[in-house]
Amino acid sequence: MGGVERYGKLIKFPPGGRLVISTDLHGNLPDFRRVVAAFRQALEDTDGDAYLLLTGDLVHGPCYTREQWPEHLGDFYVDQSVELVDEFMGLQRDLPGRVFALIGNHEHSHIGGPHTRKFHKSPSETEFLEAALGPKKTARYKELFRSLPIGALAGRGVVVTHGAPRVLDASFAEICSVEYGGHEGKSIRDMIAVPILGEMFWCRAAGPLVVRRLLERLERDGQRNWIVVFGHDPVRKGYLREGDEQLCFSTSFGLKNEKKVYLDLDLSREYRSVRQLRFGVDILPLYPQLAHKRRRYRPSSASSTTD
Ligand SMILES: [Mn+2]
Repeated sequence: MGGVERYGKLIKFPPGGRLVISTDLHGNLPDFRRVVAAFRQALEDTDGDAYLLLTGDLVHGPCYTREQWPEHLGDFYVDQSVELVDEFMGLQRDLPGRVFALIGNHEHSHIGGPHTRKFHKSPSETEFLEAALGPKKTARYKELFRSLPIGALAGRGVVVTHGAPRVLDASFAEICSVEYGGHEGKSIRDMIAVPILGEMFWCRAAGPLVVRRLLERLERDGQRNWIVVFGHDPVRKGYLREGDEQLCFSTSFGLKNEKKVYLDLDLSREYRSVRQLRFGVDILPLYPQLAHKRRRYRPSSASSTTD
């Protein structure tokens, strides 16, 4: 049973076992617990050979009451970022080498990225969370966030990122050694232009040529990289394929419960196109008892509630 290897800011899952992947939770504790239940089931099914990967933005949720809750944010929930991160760290301790998260732009806002003002304008949600945590726990969270990788290589040719990987030039080595600090003073607009960081967790779309070139630069040990999966930008119907290479999917934030999905990948399988990821097999409803409410596929663009 091969373990997960670490190359600086990139991690690599072995070509065996299963990998449960969830995107943007934004403090939604009930959704996090469902993802963990799916992961525990995968562990049971495989005699312990399963991994969990969250693709970032574990923290920062809306501050609206049920009455104020806007329609475009999907189903109502209460922001429980602190409980979620605490449970995540507990799970990492209990199952060493099995539980991972990538850094998202919201975690980055605590350790060198621009503060995010999606839910709280002034103070920002970055300050809001740190005030709720107090200095000691804030330091602990920052230590966790600094330890998070920015991307993952999984099994036989799957790449996982936070946002659309519009990485123009960076090499494998440059991505591995990227530093998170030093961008506090930047506007979001300036941040998007920063190589690697801006390109990996602020982008909502990437062209097929840029993505194919990045996948090639990230190849290791003779394994071709075929596809990349990511979140960041909520997709109303749960997932959206872009060409053969890209799958954007939404596990939690901005969606109705019946549309939320997570991935359960067979790491021994070579997925050569995102079309081989099928709903009900590799793309699974987070609330299967509500899945009958899903409408048939209707082409639609990603929603406007990006973060
Ligand atoms: Mn994000």
